[in-house]
Amino acid sequence: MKLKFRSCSALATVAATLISSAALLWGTSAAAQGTKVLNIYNWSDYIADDTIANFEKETGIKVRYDNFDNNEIVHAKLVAGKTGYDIVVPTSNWAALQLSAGLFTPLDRSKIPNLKNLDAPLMAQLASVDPGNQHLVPWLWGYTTVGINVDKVKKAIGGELPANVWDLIFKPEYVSKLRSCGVSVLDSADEVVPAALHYLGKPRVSRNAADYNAALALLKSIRPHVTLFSSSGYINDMASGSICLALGWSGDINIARQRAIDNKTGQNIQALVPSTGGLLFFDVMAIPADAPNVENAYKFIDYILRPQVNAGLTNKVFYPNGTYAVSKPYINPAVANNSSVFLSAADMGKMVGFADQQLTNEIRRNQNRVYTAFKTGM
Ligand code: SPD
Repeated sequence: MKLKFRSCSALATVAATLISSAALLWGTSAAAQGTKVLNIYNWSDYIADDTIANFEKETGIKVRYDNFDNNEIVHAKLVAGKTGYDIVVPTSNWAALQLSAGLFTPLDRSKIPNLKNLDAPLMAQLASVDPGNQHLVPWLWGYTTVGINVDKVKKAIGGELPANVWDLIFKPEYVSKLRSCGVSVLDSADEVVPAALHYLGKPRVSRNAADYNAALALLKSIRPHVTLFSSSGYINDMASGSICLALGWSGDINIARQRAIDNKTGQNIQALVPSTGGLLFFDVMAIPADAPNVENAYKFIDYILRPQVNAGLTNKVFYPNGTYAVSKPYINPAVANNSSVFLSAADMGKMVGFADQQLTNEIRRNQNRVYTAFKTGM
């Protein structure tokens, strides 16, 4: 009996050795032949259900797709290096910081023929942070704003919405009445602090230390009424009715609206377009300087820029893409006619961009100081 056990175990050891040698050999030859792997790091809730599966089927490339929900975490990984990612999707103002630190590889444009599909005005804007559009390719864009459960909010405040809908979050008179139905804010210094600065009439990326003290005073005044810090879970919480007010992103709030409809939760969710403007953002694909599978990254970027694939993103997550002129025919009418997704010229004119307000490490320190004090209530 003992002998039999021994020989089984020896057999298992031999089998394990053979398997691991085979894996090693396969790994070496895969590396030599060009790998069939692609590692992507993108925001959560930011892709269509079939985007990755169709790419894998078409190319035979296996995609590892990881999610994050704030710029701070991508930045920390990129600065540390050796992320293992072939494509990352930071917001353009953070990408500018990363570009100046040499963290991205310049694109070989001959390998991405669909770059021709990108909207020229958008690319001209992006050129202000990426001269010559050499590194960054738009994923999707949107704006930071206020999302509400229309019926619950009107009931709680006892009437119509204020003319400036940012008041719902930043005026204690309103937000105090909404605490009981749930108030969520994005869980990131670079989302909350610029929104507070904008509400105070200051530049969203202020260079003035006194502005940050004013933002902190404002945030402290609303802290007792904030019930949740969330940059992804708030979508389901809005859809299910467990929060009624969110400082969030335009597309996410529309995803919540759609989920409420699909799941028949009875919640009427709306992304509001502030009369004083929401905070525009552009999220962009970039290839880290030490990416292991650059050729596969080019294939994926080119695939994403196909009109139908790009429209598929917009249809699923309610953010406009960078190829509007060519992908418009594939955008569902319900999405194309949603005025909180595709803004009117008048609403677009009110939106607040980055202008030339570059993010710096000094500004990040100020944002973090204010945000930590806000979140911890210290
Ligand atoms: N669920 C995906 C949301 C993407 C938001 N990116 C916005 C960053 C703004 N600074």
